[in-house]
Formats: sequence, structure tokens, C-alpha cells
Amino acid sequence: MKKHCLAVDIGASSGRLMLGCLENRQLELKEIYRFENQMIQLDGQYCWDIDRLFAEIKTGISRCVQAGVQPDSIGIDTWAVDFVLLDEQDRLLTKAVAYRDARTDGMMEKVFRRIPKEALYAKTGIQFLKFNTIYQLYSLKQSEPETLEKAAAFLMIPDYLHFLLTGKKVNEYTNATSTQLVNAKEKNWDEAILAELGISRSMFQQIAPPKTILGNLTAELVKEFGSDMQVVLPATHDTGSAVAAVPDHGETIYLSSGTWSLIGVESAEPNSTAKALDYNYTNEGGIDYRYRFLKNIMGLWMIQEVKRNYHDHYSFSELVDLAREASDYSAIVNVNDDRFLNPVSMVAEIQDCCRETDQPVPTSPGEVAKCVYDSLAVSYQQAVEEIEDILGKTYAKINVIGGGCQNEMLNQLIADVTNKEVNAGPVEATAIGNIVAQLMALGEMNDIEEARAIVQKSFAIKKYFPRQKMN
Ligand code: ADP
Ligand code: LRH
Repeated sequence: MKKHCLAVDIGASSGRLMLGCLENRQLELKEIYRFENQMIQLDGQYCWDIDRLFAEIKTGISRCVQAGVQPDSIGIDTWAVDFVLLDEQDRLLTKAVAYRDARTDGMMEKVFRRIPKEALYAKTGIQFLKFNTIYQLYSLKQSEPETLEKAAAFLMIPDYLHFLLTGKKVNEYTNATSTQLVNAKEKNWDEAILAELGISRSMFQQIAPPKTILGNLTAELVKEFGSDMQVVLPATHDTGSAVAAVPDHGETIYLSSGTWSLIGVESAEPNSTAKALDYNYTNEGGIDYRYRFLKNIMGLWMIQEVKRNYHDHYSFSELVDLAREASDYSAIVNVNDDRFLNPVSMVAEIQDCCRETDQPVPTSPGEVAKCVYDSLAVSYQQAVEEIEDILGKTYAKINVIGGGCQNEMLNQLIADVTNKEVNAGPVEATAIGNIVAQLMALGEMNDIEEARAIVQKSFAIKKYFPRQKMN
């Protein structure tokens, strides 16, 4: 009997339920349901609409069952770092505050006063992003210490959604590492860091690795859907699932291209050398305790915001066309500047930045979009140089995965700027990586090597080669 696995993959911009089915060593993927995701404002804070997200998941499951498909298993991945706290009765004590909320402003520096940056990096191997969970929790400790005291459970977003499905509470490993609270060697919560920050160890759950079979749906949900299925942990950090599905990872740099651009390589050991710290590279936990040595780049969030600023008048592909038409325009902004993390208006912020750096100010949507794509490509090139410098080796190819790999202009630009072959696809790498973890847990695939070989065979990859530079 063929197994059917349902992947729930929720990114910061959209969520989808994708059904995977393995037949004759070929993986087939079918979209069941798709919905938008975006931050909402609650009591002046940027948050996720967590109730709606769970309702969307339920809608997707119902559609799957109504279409006559009975999934054997389901697993959820989302963006990293964000969490909720539950009380003794498993009721929500907090909103699902989003990482772009300003609550972490200044928190990194406060934490460094208690734990030096170098010590934190040596223990966790995690890059310094102002919104990491550690700084979110420290902010909560300053503003609402009583909430932290009452907390009985700390669950990251996918952990909470898995809890709603099963009634079981665990902290999945790949996502837990993004908190900057997990000891990279011990692969467990770092008690010394927690103690130093005055954050209680007791609310943290047991860390469970991907491929753990969490259990079945709650009786209530079985009744609602008229069917049961196993809940299996994928790499619940979306980037962990995406990288699990990078077909040819050996000599390839991956670029997971969605709301964020995550650029790096997979590695057997964490690299927390002075150089890696200096360039701010991370060692996030992956499937089978492999590490994702990578850096966050602001990513297509910038174009999502530009699109929103133009009242969604243009689609993503229209913005690409307009950028192409604006070929005479050129300006580069530092995409990783915090000013682009959550500006009031992305278009105005880009224009201000160009003005301040004495570059031509983009006025049309095409010019603004071109500035974003060109600036992203330059930042990818810088990251490639950094990776090659830290690791002392060169890479022949870049494998772009995720929604952004549909941008043909950007793919070609990356090939030209980096002078490397670019392989684009699969678009739904994250959902595929999620499904692959479930299939391994169900005994349908032996290991990640086999899984990657099947992914390579099953999905079309488009190649781009650097164009000759014209003098
Ligand atoms: P996330 O999972 O972080 O929400 P996705 O992997 O879904 O993000 O990627 C979303 C991005 O993909 C969008 O911001 C957009 O730039 C890009 N994208 C989606 N569709 C297209 C398209 N047709 N052409 C070009 N780019 C696209
Ligand atoms: C990408 C991602 C990334 C994290 C960020 C918060 O969706 O999970 O890996 O750094 O969101």
C-alpha cells in the first residue's frame, strides 16, 4: 500500500498543505490547500493569528479527507524563533508575538551584559539576530515577569500546532536550536544560559528529533475529520525541512529563497570559529544532527512589502517584468540593515537609503523592484565569498529552492554575479523535506541520502549559467 503524507508548511507569507505519495521510488506532490499568512497587530504588537492558522490547517485536512485521500501521517513546519507560553491548564498565556515586533530592540545588548557574545556563540553556534527567541524571552522577562513565572510550557509555533493536533507537548530539535538556548554539543537546553538569564528551565519540554512519531490525532479531531492519522515530526523549522530536500548538497551552496534568503552549506560538524562569528554565521540543527551552516539575508520580504506598498496592484511576476524593463536604473542598498526589518514603508525606506548614499532614487515600481533584486544578488555574492573564506574551499554551484526560485531574472542574476552555475528548484522544497522526514519515520525511505536521490529524480531542476561579462 502506498503511503500518503501530508505536509503543512507555513511560511511568513503563505501556508500550504501538500500531499506526498511515494510510488516506484518517485515522489509525487499535490497541493491540497493554500492560504495567506501575515502579521496582525494586537494590543500594539505585531503577532501571528495563531487561531486562524490552526483553523486553516483543519480546513486543509478536511479538504484532503473529503477528496477521498486518507493520509497516513501529517507533520507541520513553520518559520523559526517564535513561541507561545501555556499555563498549568494548557491555556495560552501569551499571544504569538512575531519576531519583527520591536519588543527585542536593545535586548541583545542587555543579554550580552550577562553572557558575553563570544561565550553564547561558543555554546550554541547560533548567529546573532536581534529577534532570536533568547532576546524575545529576555524582553518578556523585563516587561511581564509574572507571565514567565506562571508559564508551565514553552512551545514554539509548530510545537504548539502539533500539541493542538495530538495533545502532546515536545520541543522539536531543529526549531529549538533557533532559540539560541540549545547547547550545540549536548543538543539540549543549556541550563547555564537559562540560569544566568533567570529563565526557568521547567517550562522547556523534552527535545525530540525530526522523524519522531508523536502520536495520533486527539479523539475530538478524529470525530471532526472522520479519520485518524499519525502525527510525525519533520524538521519543524522550515529551513531545516527545505535543506533536507536539497537534491545535490555535496559541492553545492543552497539558497533557500522565501521571505528570508538562507544561504549556506550542510555540514557534519558545527563551525563556531572566530571567523564564523565575525561574519555572523549560524549552525542550526538539522535532520540526523547535521548542521546548517548559513547566514540570514533579508530576502524577498523586501519585495513582499514593496508589493503591499503598491496595494498589491502588481503580482510577483509583474514586478519581475517591471524590474527587467527598468534596466537603465541601478542602485544597491545594504539589505541586511535593520532598517529593512519592519519599516513603516519599504518603498520609502529604500528611497531614503538611496538618497542618503548618494545613489539615484528609484521612483517607479520597476526601479524599486530592480534595486531590491540587484541588492539581494550582491548580498548573495558577498555571502558566497564569506562561506568560501571561512571554509577554505570553493563551490561550483548554487541550488536555489523555495518560492523565490520561480524568479528567472533573479536566478540568472545570481549566476552572473557569483559566476557559478545556478540550479533552481524544487519550488516546494520545504514541503518535500517535511514529507521526506515522515516517509523515513514510516520506514518508506532508509536515510537522507536515499531521500535526496529520490527528490533529484522526482522534480525538475532548471539550470542557469553565468553569462559572459561584456566590456
Ligand atoms: P515563505 O515560505 O517564506 O512564505 P515562499 O517560499 O512561499 O516564502 O516564497 C515567497 C516568495 O516567492 C515571494 O516573496 C515572491 O518573491 C516569490 N515568488 C512567488 N511566486 C513568484 C513568481 N511567480 N515569480 C517570481 N517570484 C515569485
Ligand atoms: C525562514 C525562517 C528563517 C528564520 C526566520 C525567522 O522562514 O525560518 O530560517 O531565521 O524564518
